[in-house]
Amino acid sequence: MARSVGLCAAAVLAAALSLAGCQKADEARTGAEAGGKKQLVVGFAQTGAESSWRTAETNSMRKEAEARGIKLLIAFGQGQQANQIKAIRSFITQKVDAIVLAPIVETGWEPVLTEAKQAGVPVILVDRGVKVSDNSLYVTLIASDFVAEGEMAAEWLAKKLGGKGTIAELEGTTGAAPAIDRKKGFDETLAKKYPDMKVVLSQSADFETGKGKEVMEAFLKSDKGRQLQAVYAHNDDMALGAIQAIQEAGMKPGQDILVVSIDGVKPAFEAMVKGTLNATVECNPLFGPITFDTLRKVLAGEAVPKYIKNEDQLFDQSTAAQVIGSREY
Ligand code: GYE
Repeated sequence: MARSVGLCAAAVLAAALSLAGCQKADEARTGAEAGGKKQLVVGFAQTGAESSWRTAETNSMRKEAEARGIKLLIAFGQGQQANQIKAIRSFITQKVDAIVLAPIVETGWEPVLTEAKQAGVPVILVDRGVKVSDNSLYVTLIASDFVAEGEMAAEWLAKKLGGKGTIAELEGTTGAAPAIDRKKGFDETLAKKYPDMKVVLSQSADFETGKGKEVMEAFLKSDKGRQLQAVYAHNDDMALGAIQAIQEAGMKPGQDILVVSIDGVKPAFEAMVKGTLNATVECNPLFGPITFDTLRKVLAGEAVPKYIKNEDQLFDQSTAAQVIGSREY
């Protein structure tokens, strides 16, 4: 017991795990032992809290775990892969029943996932994928098809611009699966089908509103930025930052410069109703139910598919007002 508390406290300092979370894990075990029934303990290594999408995902996981009586330990990586790796090691030490990982970036996971595998702790990846040489290092990936999301955004914009125009791209976190694949889907669609549509400026703004605004301000001051027809942002938060920058530069976002993004969060629907955002591709962050359903199967020894795909659809101003009331996040 003393040893586990010590390890727990060390992990807190190292991995920004909340002490409350660790104490709860120990209490859960003690309570479960006393009652003779083992409560499931799951460690969730979350990327951080960079966007409203991310907050919706965290809340969904929390809510669903609570409804099912599962003890969920959440470690926020604060945007750093090193923090997530430390959190996973701490979860292994605490002997959690399973780990859910939302990996900040795609690469660099082999060592820690091997440690989890050797300890017999199953790892479920949610929302972002990893690149590993051995796919048995994780049980399954539950995520959207980010390439397809980028393609949908490109197709919508091509239709709106009549296949011609200059575009600025706000990229997500460098090395993150959604940043890599949303870029790929968008850029390749233009290259293959719409050669007169060009991405003339492209930079990461880390999926954050403030950075989206800053990068867009810099774009608008550049020569190429003065002739933009559209902005494509890899998430809504960055698009909302870009919208502010366009307004502050004395232009009308949604009209003078079209704005298209991905996620489909409530503030994006509000912006579409106002007319400042033109379209968003939904990427559902409500991972709680599907994650814990899948985990139940995994722990019962049932086979699950290696990739469980979330279905996405595009929304634009034509339906925003109609559907905004039914949006869950
Ligand atoms: O689009 C973005 C976020 O990994 C799919 O991460 C997720 C992305 C989401 O911060 O808003």
